Amino acid sequence: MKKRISIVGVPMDLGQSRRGVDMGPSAMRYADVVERLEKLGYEIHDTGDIEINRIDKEEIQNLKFLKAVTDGNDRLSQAVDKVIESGAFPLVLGGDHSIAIGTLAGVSKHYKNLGVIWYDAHGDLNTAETSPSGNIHGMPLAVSLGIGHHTLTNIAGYSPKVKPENIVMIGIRSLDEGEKELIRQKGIKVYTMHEIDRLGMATVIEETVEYLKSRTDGVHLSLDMDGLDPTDAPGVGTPVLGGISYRESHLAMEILAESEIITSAEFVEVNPILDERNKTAIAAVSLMGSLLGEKLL
Ligand code: B3U
Ligand code: MN
Ligand code: MN
Repeated sequence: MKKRISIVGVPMDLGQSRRGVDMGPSAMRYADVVERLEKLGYEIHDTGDIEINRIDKEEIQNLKFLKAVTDGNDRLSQAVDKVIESGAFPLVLGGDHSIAIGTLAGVSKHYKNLGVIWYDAHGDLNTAETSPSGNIHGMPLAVSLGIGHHTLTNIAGYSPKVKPENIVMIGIRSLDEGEKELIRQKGIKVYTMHEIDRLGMATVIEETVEYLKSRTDGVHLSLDMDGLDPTDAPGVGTPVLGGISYRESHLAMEILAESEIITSAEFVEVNPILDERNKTAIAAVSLMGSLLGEKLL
């Protein structure tokens, strides 16, 4: 039987303040995500987009659009849960990074010890108390650790979704003070750009695989396109200079493919309004190809 992948689109842009990232799933579809993965021999089921209610504009305690973000993530978590139950690999297309809350809520209940690779310029470990922006896309990793507003941490009715020792963060170069404190306090494994430059991406990913293989029974890849350098991924809401290159990112995906540890993935923060000729969506789809087994020769 052919291996199956189910695509779930999440047109969410309420976790941050730059409009347009809701068009990310369309941009990645236009970049031929389905065709590209079919070529690798997969059976692809595009389940369409999760409904996002963008009418509600309320802000509660430095949590912008809390209700709309919660409702969207609730629906996403159910959709992802169903995909895993069906035996397919969930591939989630964002949308801003607040959707990791729902993805992880749907994924983690299927594992005893889910591992998470957080590929990002940012830590996404803020809470309403530490966030400089009130944007929920800067909070999903904290929420998944069970830290944050209860409506977010309790999505799918359980918390936490992930243990700190099962997380590896890669590409980090912009952390708020509260996030640094949380990383130290929880002892989370982090490869900042400093370690990537010193060790090289091959070593960083090989070490990541070794670390997660021994302690987890599944690994979710949460890939924020702003982890890449803005020259390679200009279509993101909060670009940070000095990021991971397109080439290093492909190498990372290829090594993850060889390792066979990845059991679910999401690609987020593609904003077509800020992009150059769909470059960021095309890069994201190309990385998905490598992650799912595409080879150069
Ligand atoms: N740490 C900042 C900025 C930010 C987080 N995630 C993104 N930007 N993409 C915040 O608002 O929490
Ligand atoms: Mn992020
Ligand atoms: Mn980011």
